[in-house]
Amino acid sequence: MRENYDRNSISEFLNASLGKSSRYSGLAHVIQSIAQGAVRVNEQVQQAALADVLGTTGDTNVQGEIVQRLDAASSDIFVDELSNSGKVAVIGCEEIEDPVVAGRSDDHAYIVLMDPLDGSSNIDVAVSIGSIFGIWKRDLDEEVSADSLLKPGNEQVAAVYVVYGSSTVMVAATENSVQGFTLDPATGQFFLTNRDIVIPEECPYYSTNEGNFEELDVNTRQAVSDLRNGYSLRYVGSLVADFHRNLLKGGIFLYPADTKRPEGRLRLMYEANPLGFVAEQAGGAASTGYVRIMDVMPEQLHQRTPLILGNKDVVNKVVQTIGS
Ligand code: P6P
Repeated sequence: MRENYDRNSISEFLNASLGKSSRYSGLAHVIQSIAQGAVRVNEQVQQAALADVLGTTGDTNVQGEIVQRLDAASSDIFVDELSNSGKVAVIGCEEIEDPVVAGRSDDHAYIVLMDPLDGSSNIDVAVSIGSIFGIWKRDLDEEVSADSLLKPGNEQVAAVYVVYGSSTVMVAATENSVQGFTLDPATGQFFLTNRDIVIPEECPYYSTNEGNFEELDVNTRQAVSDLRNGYSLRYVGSLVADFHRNLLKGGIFLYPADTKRPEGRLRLMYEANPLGFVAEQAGGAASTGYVRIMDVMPEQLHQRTPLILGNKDVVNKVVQTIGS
């Protein structure tokens, strides 16, 4: 088979692009550890019922949501890999109420916030799910603490997401660079398949839960109605899968505030900020509907936010309508 992709494995690519950077020393290790965790999570996702990982643990997480067994398993796997990288000082996780301190030396120079398994409601029905990571540099003069995590998205140095779908792909964004990798199941390695991703100018798709329409305020209803005329609705119910399609094919995702969710549904620190970083590095945009997502000053680890994400022109148009 003609190899129509770069035989550059993710570790070779990361070492070539980040390995020599003093400013981002260790960042390649952090992203590589996420890739290693993704391979392990992917094995469980692909085995699903065969590996007895479906269903719930019977617990509820800090969000008050029923914990799927795969939520807990993926959280454990990524905490393990990130801690073992020796480069991460503290981890914030959707599934864990308090931050996990993984190291305090100067080598532990990064902070990672993650949603280890996004789209839990889709796990048991074999629909795409994913993992999302935001990466910040730690202030080495600052004592490692829970407050270390509360940095605005505009201070991120990288963001990564994984989609466990018809193939398993990992997208890693650093300053002015968005690269896509595909997992080769035969070798358990990610290879570079989407070099230098830029969100298309055309925007054929919009993604939103139309079932919430009656809960929207009048301006937001108008914004959604405008999208109905001219865009095709595609909504998986897994943020990371909806975003990945819109990033590669063009589109906009919106989960606005509504009467039932005045703060929004999605989480600022480990969903909106990382995907907002990826979107912006690819030429897109991310807004709360009023302000740039990455300018929001966080007040607590698990806070929620409205999210308008994707094609920059269409995001701006939606924001203008919401705020009109
Ligand atoms: P709704 C999945 O639970 C999630 O957090 C996102 O991945 C997804 O976009 C959203 O919630 C779906 O929410 O209310 O449409 O089911």
